Amino acid sequence: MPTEVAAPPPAPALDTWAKAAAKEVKGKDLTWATPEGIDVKPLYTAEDVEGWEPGLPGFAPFTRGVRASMYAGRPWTIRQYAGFSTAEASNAFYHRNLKAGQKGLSVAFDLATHRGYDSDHPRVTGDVGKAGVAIDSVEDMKILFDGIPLDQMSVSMTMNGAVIPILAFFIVAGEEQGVDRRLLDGTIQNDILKEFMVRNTYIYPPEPSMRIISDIFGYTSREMPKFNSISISGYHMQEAGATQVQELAFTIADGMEYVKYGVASGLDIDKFAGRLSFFFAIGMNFFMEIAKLRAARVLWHRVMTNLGARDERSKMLRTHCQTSGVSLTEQDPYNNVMRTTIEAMAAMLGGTQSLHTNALDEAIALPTDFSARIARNTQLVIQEETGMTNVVDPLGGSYYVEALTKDLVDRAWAIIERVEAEGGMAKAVAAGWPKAMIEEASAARAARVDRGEDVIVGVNKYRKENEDGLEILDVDNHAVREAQVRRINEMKAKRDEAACRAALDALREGARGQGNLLELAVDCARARATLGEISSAMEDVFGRFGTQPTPVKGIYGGAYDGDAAWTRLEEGVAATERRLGRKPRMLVAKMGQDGHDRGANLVSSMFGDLGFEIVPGPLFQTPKEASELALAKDVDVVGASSLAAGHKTLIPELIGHLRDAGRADIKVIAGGVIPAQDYQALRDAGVQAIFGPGTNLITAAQEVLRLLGHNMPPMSEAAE
Ligand code: MLC
Ligand code: 5AD
Repeated sequence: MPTEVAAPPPAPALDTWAKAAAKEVKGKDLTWATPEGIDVKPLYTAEDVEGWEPGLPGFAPFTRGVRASMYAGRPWTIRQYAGFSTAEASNAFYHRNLKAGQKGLSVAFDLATHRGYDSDHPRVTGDVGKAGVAIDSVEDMKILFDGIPLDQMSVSMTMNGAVIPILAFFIVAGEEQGVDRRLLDGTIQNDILKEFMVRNTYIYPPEPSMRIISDIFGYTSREMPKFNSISISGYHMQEAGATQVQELAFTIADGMEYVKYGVASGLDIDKFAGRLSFFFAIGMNFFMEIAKLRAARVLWHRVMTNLGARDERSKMLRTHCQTSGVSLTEQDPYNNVMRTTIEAMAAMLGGTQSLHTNALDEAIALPTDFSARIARNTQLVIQEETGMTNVVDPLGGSYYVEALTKDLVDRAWAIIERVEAEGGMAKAVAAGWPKAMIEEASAARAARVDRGEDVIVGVNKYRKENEDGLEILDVDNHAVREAQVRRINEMKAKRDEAACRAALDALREGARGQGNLLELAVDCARARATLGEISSAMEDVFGRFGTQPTPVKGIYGGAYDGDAAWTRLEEGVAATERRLGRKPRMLVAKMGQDGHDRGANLVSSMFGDLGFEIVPGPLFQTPKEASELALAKDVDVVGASSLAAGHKTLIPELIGHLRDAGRADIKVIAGGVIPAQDYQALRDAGVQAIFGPGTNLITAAQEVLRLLGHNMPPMSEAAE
């Protein structure tokens, strides 16, 4: 006798559910207003996705993924971004990582290299080998890939400013390994628009920088069919504080602009568009990040169709993702392992092609072998233990995810239309409004965190009394610099000087005229010209670009409207002003080649809102230049912001210059990515206060006022 199965009871009407939920929570509003202005409801149903059709994976518009089989056919590439110290040290690190399960390489260069300076240049003493590997010539590049066959291993290189010499060194290193450049597999970041917006490792002004990109499209589409000619990056926008909608919109709009430049330079859209790739950050808003990747594919398909692409591969958005650096904390650092795991899952559920998972010591240093292992294993465990890769787009059809996808498409599209109405992304970047929009979002987020409205476990809630110490990587930049200088000199002594000069002259001429800069630089690389020489040959024609920071006003302070702690700080500033007979002045200094200006901009904005007179220092100053600016503006405090590990060299030098000028009275404070183990050395050098990652700006302001002679009660009494 078969058992009867009763039909399920019919679902009640939606407002019946709404009444039941409201009763449970006693009428409390359950809507979550996200930073992008999306009102996320507590429940999604079929009504929310009416008229929305995500399609099937591998088919236009690729909402559900660019491949029909996705990870069931081949998992994403585990591609860990890394580089530090010398080419030898980084090469050894790559070999260890590949043996332990990493699948693709991704090179991090030091900031001297990024900005087109050889390691022996006087402007880069604090930067050599610090935030990445130092590469001065093709000789270094050959060592970097020693024992790594470049026709078998795909290699990503994060390079934007000095993209011409670096790509030339890569091509020649391949050549000298015996690899035909038609077989070179990999990606070059080559995304200059976001550099002008948020990352700041540009060298030349915008016009010639855009030409460089078209030249690379031209060369690679002809000579390197397997190579991805650009990685159009939203990652750094999110790191700088952008909301997901801003990241999505500006990244797609950047991509559109590059395609237009490529076409304007005479290329057939379908000849190069299939090798454009993307790069997004994946932060802690789990479902929003999944929806963002799906929305990005829909948007790119739409944009490329509008631009006249015919080949479906030209309309397919392939992307790398990296878990979010800013979401990680110095405090209670083991929480970072969980954060990264959650973000990695969002990246894979969103359908990424390649992924970097951050190490747990991210907030203070570059990864050690220990922390890199945990980061890599996070991906290996997901791929090999969970079964999650066996089903394509498992969240497809989720009412919430589909509704978010649609919403993100619409919101990003509205921003893209504004960009287009104003003449495209290059113009928008020059006008500065995308950067300002991102910085406003960043200031608003900082205020929410400092006020405890956005929770960060272990930082503004559940804080540990005593932090666990972490063993971290420290690079001796003096030793690296000496080794690099030695190799540069040896190479220069051996090379055919006349041939090298001739190649550099031809490049300079090509920059003046129409020559393909990459092709000409390949000749320079073969002739053993250095990165600095190749860069300055082009600089002779293009010039070097610099910008002045313009901190946003009123956003951080506005969030504290009517707040007692804020009012007391304002009173403190006013009292200091009365005592000095003028507003207290602070130079916010950025020294060395470190262009990470999020922290500096926040500090400028916040202290400006409190009533300080801010001197926003230009990027890339030497300690001497920063001290001269401090003296010329007669500031009371210099706040040195360091996010790229140059602090131990640069800040003591700055203090030395101030002392030599008889102005030891100017207070120097340090902020940014400064590991606790360096605090004593900085204090010994005369630094009066240090503000590491996760510092509450209200606490910092109180400390600065105290340094200026205004006594305030400790923050614990004032703010909590
Ligand atoms: C993939 N393939 C499949 C398949 N999936 N074939 C059959 N079935 C499937 N299911 C094929 C692909 O078509 C391709 O071949 C090959 O396998 C490789 O797959 P891929 O998906 O293209 O992956 P990958 O080679 O890893 O390329 C991913 C990428 C690329 C396109 C996103 O651009 C990339 O690797 N980007 C990395 C960028 C990066 O690491 N950036 C670091 C930035 S750090 P074929 O023949 O079609 O090519 C940074 C920080 C800072 O910026 O600021 O310093
Ligand atoms: N090695 C490893 N990871 C790095 N990152 C930056 N430089 C390196 C490096 N040399 C990562 C960090 C940072 C992001 C921009 O890239 O996660 O947040």
